[in-house]
Amino acid sequence: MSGALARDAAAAQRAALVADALAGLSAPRKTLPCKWLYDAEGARLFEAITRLPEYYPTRTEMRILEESGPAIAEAIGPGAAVVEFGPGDGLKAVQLLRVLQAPVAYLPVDIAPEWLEAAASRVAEAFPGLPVRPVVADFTQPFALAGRAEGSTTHLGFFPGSTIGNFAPEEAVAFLRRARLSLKSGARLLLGADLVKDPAVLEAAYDDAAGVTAAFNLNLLRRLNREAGADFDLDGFRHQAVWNAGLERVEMHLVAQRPQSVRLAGRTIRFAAGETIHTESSHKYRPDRLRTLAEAGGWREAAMWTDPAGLFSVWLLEG
Ligand code: AVI
Repeated sequence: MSGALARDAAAAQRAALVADALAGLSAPRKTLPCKWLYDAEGARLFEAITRLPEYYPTRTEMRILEESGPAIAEAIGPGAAVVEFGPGDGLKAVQLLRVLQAPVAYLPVDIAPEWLEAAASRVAEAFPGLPVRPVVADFTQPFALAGRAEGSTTHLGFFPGSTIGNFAPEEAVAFLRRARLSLKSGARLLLGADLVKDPAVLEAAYDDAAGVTAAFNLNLLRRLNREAGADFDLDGFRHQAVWNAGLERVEMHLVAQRPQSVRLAGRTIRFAAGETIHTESSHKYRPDRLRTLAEAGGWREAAMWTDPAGLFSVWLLEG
């Protein structure tokens, strides 16, 4: 990207952040979209979270991909072109490509070119002969894949990490529908989804002893101060992770420690003591609910794998 284009993209991003913050913080229940958690520092903190002892999803999913690898490869068959939505650091793609039979291409999809690069180069390094074609697109919107990768039998969508859990159920259905259209007919989707379990395990996973998740959550206020000209006092807020049993999701909040006013884009936002900003929901699924969600999104279950403790699930869906 040229310098001028990069500056335009950064300005557009800041404008969208300000608009979302003004809308979310003026609502009766204050909220901020979780996508804004991921600036460079947020992405670094999230990677640190994935290595925490309390945060079981990443290592459990990796273990399923490894231990059920032969069964997953058998179910998928040879010649798949893997299309990964939001590839992160590319580690899970490397694990999947390691077990698949003769994959023909890897197409990571993300809105941020700099993030795509990390995944693309990790995969290219691990599989030197494999065509790697990054696709710059916002997968929360409809997008087109150029043709079918040469030699591929079908596109295999890959959406690991239980990122689907960060969508509200209706957004998850909309994502599944769009993914089906983008991947084209005959496609399959390998989907990672975290499962409902003991609330104490869930709350610890989102409120670790070392305070990394707290730093990840509070970093959102630091970002608003830097990019949206806000004046949040970071000591005035505390991280909270709570299991919402009715909606079967872990919610992250930032709790105001005292009454306070914050300036943001020329407006004053008032907080009562104890009032919260809801910054993320992480939905956990029971297999039946996940099946229903997949069907509403136009997919049906071909297979499902889990770990011995039943913490996490990996689904193969067909369109
Ligand atoms: C990216 N996403 C699936 C993570 C999750 O578990 O919901 C984000 C996260 N938030 C706090 N810890 C991890």
